[in-house]
Amino acid sequence: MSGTRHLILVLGDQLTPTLSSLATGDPKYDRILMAELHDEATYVRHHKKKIAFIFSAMRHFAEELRTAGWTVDYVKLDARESQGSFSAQVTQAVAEHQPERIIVTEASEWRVSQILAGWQTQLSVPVDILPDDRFLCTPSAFRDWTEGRKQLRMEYFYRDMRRKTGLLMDGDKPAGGKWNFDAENRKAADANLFMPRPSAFPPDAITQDVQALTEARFGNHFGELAPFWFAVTRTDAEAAFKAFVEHALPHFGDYQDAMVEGEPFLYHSVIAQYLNCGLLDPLGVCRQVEAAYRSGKAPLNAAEGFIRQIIGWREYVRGIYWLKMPGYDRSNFLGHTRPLPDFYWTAETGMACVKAAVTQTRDEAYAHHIQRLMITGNFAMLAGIDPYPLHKWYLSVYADAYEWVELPNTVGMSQFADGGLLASKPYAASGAYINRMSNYCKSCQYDVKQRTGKDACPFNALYWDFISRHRDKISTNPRMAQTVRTYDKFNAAEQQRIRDSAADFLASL
Ligand code: FAD
Ligand code: DLZ
Ligand code: SF4
Repeated sequence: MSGTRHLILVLGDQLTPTLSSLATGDPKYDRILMAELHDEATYVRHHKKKIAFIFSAMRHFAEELRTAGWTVDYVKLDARESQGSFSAQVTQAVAEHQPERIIVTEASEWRVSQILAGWQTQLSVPVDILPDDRFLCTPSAFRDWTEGRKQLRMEYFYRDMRRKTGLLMDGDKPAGGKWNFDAENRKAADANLFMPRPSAFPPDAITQDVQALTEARFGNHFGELAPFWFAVTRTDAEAAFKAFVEHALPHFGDYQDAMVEGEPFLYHSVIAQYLNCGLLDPLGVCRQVEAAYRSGKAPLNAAEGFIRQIIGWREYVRGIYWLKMPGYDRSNFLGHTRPLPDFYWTAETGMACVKAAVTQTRDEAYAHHIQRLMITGNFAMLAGIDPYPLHKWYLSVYADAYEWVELPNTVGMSQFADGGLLASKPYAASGAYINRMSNYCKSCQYDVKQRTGKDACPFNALYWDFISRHRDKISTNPRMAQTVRTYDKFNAAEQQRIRDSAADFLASL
C-alpha cells in the first residue's frame, strides 16, 4: 500500500489547474488518476483528430501537474494497466492504493454522471462529487431561472449573466445602451478580405505519439489526423486566443454569419475545443474581450457578440441539457425518420455548400456555427432526417463536441426537435439564405434561383415542402405564419411541382 489519502480522478475535459477536485487536494497526501479509455474514445466513433487532441492535451496536463508536485497515475490507452472504462480503472486504483476517499469534479455529461453516481454504492470507499465551478450558472440555478416562465429565451438569461458578471455593463445599464447588437452582425464576407488563420502549433513528440496510437487503434474512424495544429497546452491555447483578440475579433461581429469557399475559419475564434476540455477559462476570455473593447481595439458589436456566445448561449444550452436529461436525446417533435445520408461521411454530393462543410469537418474536425446550423443542420431538418443519428454525427465529428453542448444545439436549435423549447422558431432556410451569406452557389452544379426541377437547388423545394408538411406544427408560431401564407399563395400546380421535386431529390439520396 502506498499511503494515498484521496484518489482524485481527473476526466479528459477537466484539464484545469483550479478544478474543484484539485483545489481540495494536497500533493503531499493525494494521488491523481487520469486515464485514456477505450470506452470514452468509442462511445461514439470520434473524429481521429479529436481523439489525438484530447489524449495529447491530457498527457500535457498530467506533466504540468507532476511539475506542480502532484503524484499522477496516468494510464495510456495501450498500457498494460489500462482497464478501458472509468469504473474498471477506478476499481483497480482503489484496490491498489486503498484511498480513504475518491474525489471527482462532476461530469459534464449525463452518461458519465450516471457512472460516477453508481460508485457511491458500488465502491468500498466514499466518493465526493464536487460542483464544476468553471461554469457561471449551476444546473440548479438554471432550473430556478426557468420556474414560472412560459417561454425560455436565451436573451433574458443572457441579460442576467451580464448583470451577474458585470461584463459590458456601465453601472446597471448595458454598454452602448443596448443588450444585443446581433442585427449588425450579418454581413456576407468577401473572399478578397484578409482572413487571419487561427494560431497553429506543430505537433510535438507527445502529439506525434498519440497520433500514431490513434491511427493504430482508431484508424477506421472518420476524419484526417493531419494537418494537426491545435494547441494542446494552456499556454499555447492562451496564445491562440490572444492572437484571435488582436487579429480577428475586430471583424468577429460583422462576419459571424458569413461563409466563404476555402475559408473554414473566417473571423471565428476556434477556441471551443480549448474551452470545453478546460484549457481556457470562459470568464477569463470574456474579460479579455471586454478589455479589447474598452481600450478601443474592438468594436462593441464584436465584443458583445462574442461575449453573448459564451456567457449566453454556452451557459444556456448547458442549462437546457441538465434540465431535460435524460430523454432529451430522443426528442423528435417533427417525427423525422429518414436515415442520415452517406454524404455526411463521404462529402460526395453535388451540393457545393454541403460538400464544403463536410470536407472541412473531415479535414479539420471544425465547422463554424452557421455551417453547422444553416448547412448540415438545415439540410437535415428540411430532408426529414432522424435527429438521433444526426446528433451522434455532430457528437463524433467536431473536436469541441461534448454532449452537454452538442445535444441542445442539434436537437433544439438546429432540428426544432424539442418543439421550440430552445429556439423561438425552426432555423429553416432555402437556398436564397445560403446564397446571400456565402459564395458557395457560384460553383455549385445546382441553380439557386430555380425552385423546382432537376437543376434547381435542392434546398428550395425541400424548404417549401418542409413548410407544407409541417404547417400544422409551425403555423401557430408567429415567426413562421408569414412563410406559411406565402406557400399558400403558390398555385396548385406549383405546390405539386414542389412536392415532386422534393420527393425526386429525397429518393436519390
Ligand atoms: P466562435 O464562433 O468563435 O464563438 C466563440 C465561442 O462561443 C465558441 O468557442 C463557443 O464556446 C461559444 N459558442 C458559440 N455559439 C455557441 C452555441 N450555439 N452553443 C454553445 N456555445 C457557443 N459548440 C460546441 O462547443 N460543441 C459542440 O459540440 C457544438 N455542437 C453544435 C452542433 C450544432 C448543430 C450547432 C448548430 C452548433 C454547435 N455548437 C457546438 C455551437 C457552435 O457552433 C460552436 O461552439 C462554434 O462553432 C465553435 O467554433 P468557434 O470556437 O470558432 O466559435
Ligand atoms: C472525449 C473523451 C475521449 C475521446 N477520451 C477520453 C479518455 O480517454 N479519458 C477521459 O477521461 N476522458 C475522455 N474523453 C472525455 C470524456 O468523455 C469526458 O470526461 C466526459 O465526456 C465528461 O462527461
Ligand atoms: Fe447549396 Fe443550393 Fe447554393 Fe448549391 S445552389 S451551394 S445546394 S444553396
